[in-house]
Amino acid sequence: MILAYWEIRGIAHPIRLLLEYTGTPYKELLYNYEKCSDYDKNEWFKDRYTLGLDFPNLPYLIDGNTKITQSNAILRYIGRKHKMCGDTEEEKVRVDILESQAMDFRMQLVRVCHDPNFPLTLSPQENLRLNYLQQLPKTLQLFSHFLGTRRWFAGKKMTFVDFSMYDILDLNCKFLPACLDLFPNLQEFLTRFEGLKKISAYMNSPRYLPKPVFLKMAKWGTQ
Ligand SMILES: N[C@@H](CCC(=O)N[C@@H](CS)C(=O)NCC(=O)O)C(=O)O
Repeated sequence: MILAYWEIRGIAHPIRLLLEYTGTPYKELLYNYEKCSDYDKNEWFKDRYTLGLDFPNLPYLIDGNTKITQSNAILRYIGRKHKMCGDTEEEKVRVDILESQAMDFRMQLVRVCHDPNFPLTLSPQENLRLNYLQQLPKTLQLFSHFLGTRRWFAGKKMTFVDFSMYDILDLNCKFLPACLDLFPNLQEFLTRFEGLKKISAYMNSPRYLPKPVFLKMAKWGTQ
């Protein structure tokens, strides 16, 4: 399997974590944007239409004749191979909801971090970051309630959406360090995830790529 993405954390992070957790042999192809943001010279822009991808984008996964873009489709593909998409109807529904809900949550942070006015003035109307920070406890409350006393977000068994949830919750902790103080079950979820043998081994390996979170055009997460 080949997983290709920019040489950043970005939306490839949950995919890398899932590949590692499932012990899937894979090679990473890391395109460098920082060195060469010139459209004509960048390796990705050269590759883009030559790989036979239906909808050329990054990340992409190539597994033999199977070529996939869309990060959630990639996660689901790996998840399906390992029966990590939910077993009961209730678990499957929870996975489906969270697959999209986690992406919505991610995109809120992405928008804030790419806002040209970041870190911004004091007017809440103009201030996307302030709005984000004001909304964050409410958003986290919903995820905390959804998780409840479950071990993983779908239930007793881990599913691929736990990898997206780990990533976005961890990113928010980096963005606003005390944000989980009121939500011990979310904190415990992060600790439980990081305590998994395969995950902690990956986190201590040279392959681990926790930052930069975004490409250099972002206003936060580029270091
Ligand atoms: N919805 C897509 C978004 C993909 C996307 O926006 N990729 C960005 C990096 S995060 C990119 O630079 N794609 C390469 C391109 O547009 O050529 C996904 O979840 O995979």
